[in-house]
Amino acid sequence: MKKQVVVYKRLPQPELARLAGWFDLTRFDSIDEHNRGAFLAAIQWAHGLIGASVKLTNEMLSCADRLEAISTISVGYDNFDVRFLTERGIVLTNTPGVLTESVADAIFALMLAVARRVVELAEFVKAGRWKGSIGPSLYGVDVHSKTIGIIGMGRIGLAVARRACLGFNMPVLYYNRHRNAQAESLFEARKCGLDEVLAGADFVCVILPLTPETERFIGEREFNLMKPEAFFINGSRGKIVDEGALVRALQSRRIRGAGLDVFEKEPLSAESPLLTMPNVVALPHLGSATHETRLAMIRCAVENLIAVLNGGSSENTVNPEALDRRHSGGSGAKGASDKVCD
Ligand code: 8YV
Repeated sequence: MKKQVVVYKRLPQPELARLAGWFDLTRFDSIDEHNRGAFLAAIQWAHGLIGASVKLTNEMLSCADRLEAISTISVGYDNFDVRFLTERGIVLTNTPGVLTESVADAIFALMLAVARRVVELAEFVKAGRWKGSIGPSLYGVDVHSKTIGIIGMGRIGLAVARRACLGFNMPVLYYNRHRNAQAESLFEARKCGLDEVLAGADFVCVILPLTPETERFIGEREFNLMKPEAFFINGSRGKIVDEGALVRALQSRRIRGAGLDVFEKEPLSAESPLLTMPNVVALPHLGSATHETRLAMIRCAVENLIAVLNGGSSENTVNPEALDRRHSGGSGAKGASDKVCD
């Protein structure tokens, strides 16, 4: 009897076929108000889930008594309550590593775009307003040799530091809970306190996971510490920033500009004040969105799920203790009377 797997993101045929060779699939290309009921019903019978960009709440999963594994096609796992999953013996896997370089490229794209006014001046040309050699009113500022401040020196932060040091001759400051010896030895990165990074950097790049500790980690106090000629770059999660404080800092010219790939609420509303300012470049969460990388992420997630549902383990397991819970039979309150499951 094949295990039941719910696929909640459109996958290429070869990867679907790989999954179908092992499991019975219930497929959803995406989840919306029209199929949400069917999705919730399918979850209740699933042994495994694979997909992305859907917040799977504890309530949604409370009736999934057979659920053994969730394979998210993402490196971030803020769409899940990991403690809840672990208590129920549900293994969560993600796709770190495969997207590191693409996201680091996107962060540099944001830095270059906002500093050199690429979007604004491309529109200027497209509008037929280029009538001669551009003057100082249209100049941007240099990126090379400026100081970058990286908040979060994980895999992606290290890739950004490499680009900064080796590619753009930029001094690297970083704030991180732990020292990153590689960043320091390879890219001359200097570990600092948060305030020192904010005050010393010409480009402040936030590359943190979204957790209860990092929610609204950057707000008015932090923006007030930044140099007025500095740029704020966010390529991680929008909720790490107090977006209202960011708007105010930009509108008051407290900081020079912002390059943003993520937002408190996504998709970003067309009415957002962030879209009214020429010193803001806003992108649609495209960090890992290249053909090559998204396919690599999907393939990684597929193999993660196959490994775990076949009784093995994956190196990309977020909560390995969930396996212990399941094997010890101590997983959470399955069949708990307080559930309301039809
Ligand atoms: C995408 C991401 O949002 O991996 C992440 O955590 O934020 C991006 O890669 C995700 O992959 C969903 O498609």
